[in-house]
Amino acid sequence: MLAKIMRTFQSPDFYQIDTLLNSEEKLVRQTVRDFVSTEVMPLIADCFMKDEFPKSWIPTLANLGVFGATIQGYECAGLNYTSYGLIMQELERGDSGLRSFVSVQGALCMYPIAQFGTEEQKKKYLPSMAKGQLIGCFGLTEPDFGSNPNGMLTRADKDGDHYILNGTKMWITNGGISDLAIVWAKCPQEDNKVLGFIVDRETPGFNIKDIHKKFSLRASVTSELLFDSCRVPAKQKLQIRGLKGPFSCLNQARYGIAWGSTGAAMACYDEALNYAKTRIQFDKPIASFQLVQAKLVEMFTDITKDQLLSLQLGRLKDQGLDFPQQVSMAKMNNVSNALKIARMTRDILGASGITHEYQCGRHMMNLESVNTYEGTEDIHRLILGEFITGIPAYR
Ligand code: TGC
Ligand code: FAD
Repeated sequence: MLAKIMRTFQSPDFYQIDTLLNSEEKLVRQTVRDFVSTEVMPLIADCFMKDEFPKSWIPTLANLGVFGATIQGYECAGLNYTSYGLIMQELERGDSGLRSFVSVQGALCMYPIAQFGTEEQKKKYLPSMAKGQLIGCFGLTEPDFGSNPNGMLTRADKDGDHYILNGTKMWITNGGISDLAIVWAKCPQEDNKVLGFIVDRETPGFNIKDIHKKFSLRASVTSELLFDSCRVPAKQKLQIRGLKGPFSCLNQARYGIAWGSTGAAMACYDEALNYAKTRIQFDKPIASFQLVQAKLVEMFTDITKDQLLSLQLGRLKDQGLDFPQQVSMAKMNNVSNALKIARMTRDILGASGITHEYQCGRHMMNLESVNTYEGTEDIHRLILGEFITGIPAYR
């Protein structure tokens, strides 16, 4: 079984994107690719089947500098956004759950602390998070408010030098293995504006319940966060008011997903091509049939276009020229293509595609979640619809 999965991964690069990367970017990509090939691939199918995230990977990931990789200072790697994107691509080539773990730690937890935290908060949390000694989760979604977080019911009531949190956050990645949560809640005493808090796990009134029986992202912990009169010191509040706080974190994470999903697509395409060249039906490799070639060409073309979209977005981000709707397009397009490519691979592999002997079934199930979280495909379509028409069509 492992022999099939461990076969050296061939990365498609039809438009010679390597010529557009500098030596540091290529080194970062190779280092993470090697980690995924040697440490992740031999274990990931079992982790998925056992519904478990292997915490043993955390120290190695920290040594690779992937947590909060774009943050300057505070013992973070200070890489550019293209390198960060390549990290996400390589991690998700292994599994979307692994990329999720790193996305949440960096883009959704370290980023808001770096961007909106006090100096005291940055010093307290960022170096330990970069080393993987503290793990974070991000609580925005609620049982009744997913696509529309503005409706959130979680409240932060001001009480002297504390805020009292009450409410429930749902579908929270890393929840059960986290040491702290970035929690977004409305404050009735501050015009009902959304405020953000760093809530330490041991804070009384804060409880976490893991969600099981998932068919997707099984090698990732997903949890419910429960706040029952949870008293959080005011010094744990982030220096930002309004939904632009959590939404600016989403821009970061969605950017990483755009790259990451292409990693999963590349893994599937590699598997489909190899299988098609070696699987004999009607006395010929199935790769010799026109219908199979058409599928492979569609995958190959989509991957090439998705790589170019992500790279240009990364270059814009590195120059500070990007805007959120560009990120929406990349997230929407690349995840949708990756999901299609995973499904096509599953089809090309026939019955073999439904087993864990191959990767495509796992990627396909994972990508169903990736298409939903961080804004569903249709929410990004509406964000772009608003951008080009000027008319918001959410309500
Ligand atoms: P709207 O009125 O448009 O905006 C409210 C305020 O936010 C500002 N804003 C942004 N700021 C930065 N970046 C963005 N992308 C922003 N989008 C909006 C906006 O300027 C405004 O600021 P101000 O100063 O005027 O107050 O907000 P709305 O309530 O109408 O929302 C529109 C909509 C639908 C686009 C938004 O609600 C949305 O994006 N919904 C999707 C929700 C979502 O993506 N949730 C993700 C949860 S986290 C997650 O899934 C993690 S998965 C983790 C893993 O990888 O495992
Ligand atoms: P809903 O909002 O109920 O949407 C259901 C359907 O209705 C979708 O097809 C949607 O596109 C459609 N729809 C909704 N509104 C409109 C509209 N106006 N027009 C047209 N169609 C519409 N959240 C966090 O805060 N932190 C996390 O760490 C996190 N991790 C997650 C991990 C996993 C594995 C999953 C599955 C989810 C995670 N989420 C997390 C939650 C995720 O962000 C939400 O699931 C997502 O935002 C969608 O919300 P929902 O599931 O409530 O779907």
